[in-house]
Amino acid sequence: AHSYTKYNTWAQIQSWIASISTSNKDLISKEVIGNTYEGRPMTLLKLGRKSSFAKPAIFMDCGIHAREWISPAFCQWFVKEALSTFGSDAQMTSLLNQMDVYVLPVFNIDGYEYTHTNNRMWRKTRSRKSGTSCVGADPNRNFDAGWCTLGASSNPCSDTFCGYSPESEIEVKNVANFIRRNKAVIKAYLTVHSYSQLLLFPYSYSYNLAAHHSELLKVAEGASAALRSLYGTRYTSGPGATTIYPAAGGSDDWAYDLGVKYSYTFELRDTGRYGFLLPESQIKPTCEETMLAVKYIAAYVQKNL
Ligand code: 0X9
Ligand code: ZN
Ligand code: ZN
Repeated sequence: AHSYTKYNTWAQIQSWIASISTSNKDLISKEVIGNTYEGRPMTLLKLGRKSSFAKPAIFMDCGIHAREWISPAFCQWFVKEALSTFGSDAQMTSLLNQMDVYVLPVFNIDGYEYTHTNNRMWRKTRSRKSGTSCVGADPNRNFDAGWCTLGASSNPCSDTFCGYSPESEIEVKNVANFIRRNKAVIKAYLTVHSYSQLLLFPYSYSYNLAAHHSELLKVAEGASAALRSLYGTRYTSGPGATTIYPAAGGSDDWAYDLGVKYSYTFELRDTGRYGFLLPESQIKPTCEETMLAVKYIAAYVQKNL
C-alpha cells in the first residue's frame, strides 16, 4: 500500500495519483503529458484553486534520475502537504489561491521501475536504439541547453550519455513541450534530485553567471536558511558549474534560457553516508525541511509576480 514515509513503487504511485486527484477535485486535477519510452503515462498534477483565467504557475518535477528515490518521495509529500494545509496554513492558502503548482511526481518512470525490479543504481531512461546494446540516456543531459558540450558523454554506455540529439528521450520531449506550451504562465521551475544537499541554479553548461545571478543566489540562500531552521541541515547554494560540476543539457539551464527566471535544482539529503540509499526513516525529516525551502521560493516568486 502507498505510504508517504516509504519508497513507493510506480504501481503504488500510480494508484495514489488516481485516488488523490479524485478525492480533492476543487484543488487538484491531472493531465497526461505523454507516455514514456515503455508506454507508461506521465501524469502531471495541477494544484491550485480553480480559476476562470490562467494563473501564474510553478512547475516542479521529481525523479529525473531513477535511483534518487527521495526525490519522488518529496513530490508526493508536497502534494499531500499542499492539500492538507490549504485553508489552515496562510502561506499555502495564499499560494494556491493566486498560483497553480504543477507537480510531475516521477519524470523517468521507466528508470524508476527498473531500480525497483532489476538494478537499484540505474540512473538513465530505458530507451533502446539499434547499433548498441547499451540502454538509455541521461535525461538531465538531454535538454537543449549547450547540449553535449560539457560534462556529458556521447558514449551510449555512459551514465551521462547525452542521447542522440537534444530531446531524443521522449520523457524530456514531453516535459519540454509542456513547459514551452505554458511558458507564458510558468514563473518558476524546480527540479528535485539527490544527493549532496545543494541548491543549484544556472548555469551548469557554462561558467558565465546568469543574468539574474545575484537575485537567484539571494533567494537560494534564503531558502537554504529556511530549510536549515528545522533540523540544522546545511545546504550550499550556487551556480551548478562551480558548485557541483560543469554539465550541459540540464533541465534547469534549459528552463532558464527559455525565460523561466526562477530555475532551481535541489540536491536533497544526504552528503554521502547513505547517498542514493537514504533510509526510509529519513523521508519525513527530509521532506519536512525541504517543504520550507520550496515554500520560501514560492513565496518570493508570488511576491514578485
Ligand atoms: O548531474 C546532474 O544531473 C545533477 N546531479 S545528480 O547527482 N542528481 O545527477 C546536477 C544537475 C545540475 N544542473 C545541471 N547540470 N544543469
Ligand atoms: Zn519500501
Ligand atoms: Zn539527479
